[in-house]
Amino acid sequence: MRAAGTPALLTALLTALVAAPVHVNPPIRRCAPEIVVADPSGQEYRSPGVGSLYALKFDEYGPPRVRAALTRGQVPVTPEGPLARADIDGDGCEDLVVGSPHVDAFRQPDAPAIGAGPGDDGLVQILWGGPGDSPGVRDTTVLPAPEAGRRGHFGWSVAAAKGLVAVGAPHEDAPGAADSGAVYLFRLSGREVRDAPRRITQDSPGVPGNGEAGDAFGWSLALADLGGLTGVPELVVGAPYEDDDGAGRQQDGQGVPHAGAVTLLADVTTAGPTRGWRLSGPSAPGARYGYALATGEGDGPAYLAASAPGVDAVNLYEVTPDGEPRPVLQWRGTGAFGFSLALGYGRLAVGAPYGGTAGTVTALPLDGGPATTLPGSGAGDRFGWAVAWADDGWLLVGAPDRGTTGAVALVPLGGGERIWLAPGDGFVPSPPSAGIGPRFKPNEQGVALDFGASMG
Ligand SMILES: [Ca+2]
Ligand SMILES: [Ca+2]
Ligand SMILES: [Ca+2]
Repeated sequence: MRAAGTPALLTALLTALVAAPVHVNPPIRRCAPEIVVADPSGQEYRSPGVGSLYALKFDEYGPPRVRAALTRGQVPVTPEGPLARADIDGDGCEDLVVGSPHVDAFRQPDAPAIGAGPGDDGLVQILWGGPGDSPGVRDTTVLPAPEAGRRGHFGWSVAAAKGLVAVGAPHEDAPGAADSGAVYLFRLSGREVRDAPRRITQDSPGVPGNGEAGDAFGWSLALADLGGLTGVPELVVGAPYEDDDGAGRQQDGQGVPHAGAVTLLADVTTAGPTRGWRLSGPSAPGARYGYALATGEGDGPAYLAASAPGVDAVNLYEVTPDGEPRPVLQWRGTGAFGFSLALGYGRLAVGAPYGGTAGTVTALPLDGGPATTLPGSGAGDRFGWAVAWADDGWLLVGAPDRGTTGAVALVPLGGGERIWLAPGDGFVPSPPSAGIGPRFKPNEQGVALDFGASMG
């Protein structure tokens, strides 16, 4: 584990405080990129299979004119959404958490750095935000899978809050329960990991349900202060391959296969017994409830959304001050409705990448008002595979099968023209050659394949 950059940051802050006169409108601190887009299948020249991560910045005025940069080439990711952002160290700058579930961490024999190679243990990186145009490039903390050899795809999902990082390992085995899954909760002080992570499964005390073969507990995650103690986050965990079998431990061949389940654990860092709720979705075969999750904190009630894309349903819950989730709305759609979710600006964005010929996204007001449907525009684009809200009410929609590279649409929710972004479009760079510096020949460029498969 490594924590770096604090002295430089402090120096920069102190210099700014001493040198700058007092402004009514201080300049914006560019702590972190506004958008991060991942291409899990991106290939660097001579280094295939590592994935690519792109940082995109909005200009300050008018419609977004995105300045794109490839900040890190060697960050593998999967399409399920292993990106999270929060100010983890509390320095006022957002930090980025990136899961790489198909990579094993290893210590270089003659260097302090942690390397990585193909594997199924997984690793997670925290890219620390800071002032400057390329945050997180130099200051990184690596969280390797806590136990090597478990092949649990640690980093399949990630979530973050101040002083806290949660990591899902949905294919981790327990005795007699292969792929039952687990979640690891890391506590941090500043940029230092405080202690060994807490391992949470459906067999942990206070967690509802039982760890059974194939549940995939930890497939999706959210961390947000939804209720209970103020300032202490709740942990939400999806287990979309859970079989609905009523109470008790599942017997082979019983129950509704892959109905899925969502677990909410209140005030997850407090001492004492865990308070947990199990949220059941539509009890139908293959509903896969908990495939995607979204949370929203605000001045009013806190919201939790969970999807069952196998039956095209999304449930919305309000969380009471006690921390108990209360269902308020259910929406239905078509085309794997709920494959992706994002909460923001009083709306829930719901991706349905198999809706119509191109895929669709629906923006649903949380007060139950009329929906806005945004159809994709190219057959087979998988528009809506990933969704995210950006500044000023712009919605980002990933279409990873658009063209040869995949693309992301910036959609103005108030109406207006979409802006498409794709690697190599003259604006977003192509993935570079691995390890031969910034100057490379055109035939040494990497390949973009699924740009937009996940965003944060
Ligand atoms: Ca920070
Ligand atoms: Ca279970
Ligand atoms: Ca709380």
